[in-house]
Amino acid sequence: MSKKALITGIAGQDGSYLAEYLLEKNYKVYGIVRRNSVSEHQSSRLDEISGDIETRYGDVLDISSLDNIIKDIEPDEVYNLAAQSHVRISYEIPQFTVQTNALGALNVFESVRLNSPNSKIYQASSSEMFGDSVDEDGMQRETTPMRPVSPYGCAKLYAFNQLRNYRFAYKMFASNGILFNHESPRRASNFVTAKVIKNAILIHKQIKKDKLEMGNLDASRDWGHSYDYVRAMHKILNHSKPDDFVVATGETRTIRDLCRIVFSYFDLNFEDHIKINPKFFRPQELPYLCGDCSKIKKTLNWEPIYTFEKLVEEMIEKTLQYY
Ligand code: G4F
Repeated sequence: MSKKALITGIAGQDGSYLAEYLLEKNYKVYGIVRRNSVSEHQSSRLDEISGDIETRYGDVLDISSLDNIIKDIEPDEVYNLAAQSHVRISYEIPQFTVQTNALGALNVFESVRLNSPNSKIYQASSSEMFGDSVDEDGMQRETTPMRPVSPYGCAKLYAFNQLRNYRFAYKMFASNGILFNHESPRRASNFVTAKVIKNAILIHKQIKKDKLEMGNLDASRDWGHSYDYVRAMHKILNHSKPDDFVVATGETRTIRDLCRIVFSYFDLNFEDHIKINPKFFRPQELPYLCGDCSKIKKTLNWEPIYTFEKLVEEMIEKTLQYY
């Protein structure tokens, strides 16, 4: 009999890749989508698989919807990917971010405990939880102290610790993936990779005449591909025991490097086309991320397939199809 997976946040970048991946593995895939008053564009990332998955209306902030869905499905695996996922926006709407990313996660864990305690839970934890903390060798790993520097990071750290509490207090199979930045052609254009790529294309095609306004170019990020990271999520929940794993590539690049690489694809010098606007800075910046993924490589035999260059090339090529 096929396994049943329930994904909160199924309409997002990771949710859509995960749904496709689990369908390939012969899972019955269920997803929770929020009911908006207008249905257009709510689930465009799911268009190609909409006939193969079952979506239910609900929200991680609406406990009765979670209880009804989880009681009815009794999933083998629950992936909690629902979140307000933009770090700068978390400064503008801190309470909503904390409600969704911290209390919303708690609602999912508690609903599983009460309605389907044998379901395994995956929590989408984030490298943003490390904040300004880096080990002496310049990397972050499972043992690195966590000192978040944003409302988003604080909320994710709450959910990370709360999930561990469910693991130890109730002996539930509850695991965290500590995912570093991960991108894809499905990334929304208010995140830096997709923003730079979209605007470099517009400038190259002379559709955009003014300069691209950016924030802090000195920050450094460890970028992987969402497809590789959803493979890691599945491995984490299919390990022999619940645990926490860093998922990263071990390579870091500055936003300036990213701009140089993307603009040079079009034979453009990024410095001619970018200007700094303080509007895109955060009140406190997380300056540097570089993840040590040796634990998941060794324990679960996970390796990223995509290189950074292949990721950027795929994002550029897919985005070009829209213009
Ligand atoms: O692409 P970003 O907005 O991603 P950020 O803040 O690192 O968060 C992402 O990764 C986290 C994992 O570490 C996830 F948990 C989170 O959900 C999200 O997926 O910004 C990346 C960097 C930042 O340092 C930012 O200050 O790019 C810098 N940046 C510079 N100019 C900009 C811009 N970021 C954005 N979004 N827009 C700019 O114009």
